[in-house]
Amino acid sequence: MTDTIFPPCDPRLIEAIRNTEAAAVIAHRNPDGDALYSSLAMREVLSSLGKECLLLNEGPFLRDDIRLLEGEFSAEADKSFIERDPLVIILDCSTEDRPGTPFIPLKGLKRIVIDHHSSGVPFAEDGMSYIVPESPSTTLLVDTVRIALGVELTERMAGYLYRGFATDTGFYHFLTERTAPESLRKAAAFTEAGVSPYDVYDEMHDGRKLQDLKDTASMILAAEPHFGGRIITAYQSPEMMNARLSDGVYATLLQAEGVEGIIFIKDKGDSLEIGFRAKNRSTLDVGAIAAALGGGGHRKAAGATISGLDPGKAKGMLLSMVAAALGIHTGE
Ligand SMILES: [Mn+2]
Repeated sequence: MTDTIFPPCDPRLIEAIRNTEAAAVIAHRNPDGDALYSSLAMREVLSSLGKECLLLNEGPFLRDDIRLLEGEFSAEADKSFIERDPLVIILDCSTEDRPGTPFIPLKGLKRIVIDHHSSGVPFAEDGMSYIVPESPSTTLLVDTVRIALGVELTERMAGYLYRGFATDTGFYHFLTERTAPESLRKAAAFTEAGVSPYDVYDEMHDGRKLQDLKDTASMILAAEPHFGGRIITAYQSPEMMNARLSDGVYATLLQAEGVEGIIFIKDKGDSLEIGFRAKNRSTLDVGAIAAALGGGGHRKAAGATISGLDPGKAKGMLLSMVAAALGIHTGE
């Protein structure tokens, strides 16, 4: 470990940004706050260097906290833009398939990757990645790139950088002794540039639909404890499609006595989206379990998509994987 969680990024990556006239910025499909706000922050950085920037995202923009951002993003780059040979800047993606469909026609172009996931396969040329698993959000890495480029922090940029940081850390909850000091120093700079943490928190939490709160409650009511309550499973039916509901389910179930991890099965009808969360005090590394399923994420928060299994069978398989990771003998 180095003594900073934000090591300098490769000068070749900085040069690639400096030398391009246009850039296509793209984050992962099924985006969250960090994906979209790191994209928006990168656009601000590029604009202040006089570069043209196209924001791409596959969507969907379902979650309440990101719905209003949809208008800033395009689903695809048009031919004339691609012909200008833009630099492709990929954010918050641990594997090449994460950006989804907007990336397909851009695969032949020069690319850089900026990401903070712990698993994944590097998919940029040597020197063109800035991958820092210790960073609590991709926006904080965009901030490090901003500083390397000598771009001044504006209030608008700070607002985007702060929002990605706040959402990916559950408003500071997931910071550790190791990650907190430097991250909060960056956050302090964002507030000095004019961001109000109080207003951002309210903007992102108010205005929930009563039905969504009731659906969240019904999933909590149906949650099941396993292995003496060390693991809790929850299930979201295809009728409850608002992806934002998972935040409330995790936050509540992770408060249960003795719980170490949550397995959340979201039934999309034709496939199952699996979410994992683990307590910081548990040895459980859900990033490794998700990676074994072809997904990815972090040690304490990760996800994967599986198909060809009904929810009951999937639950059995996931529980045995978690039991093996925790050294629990299930008697099978
Ligand atoms: Mn992220």
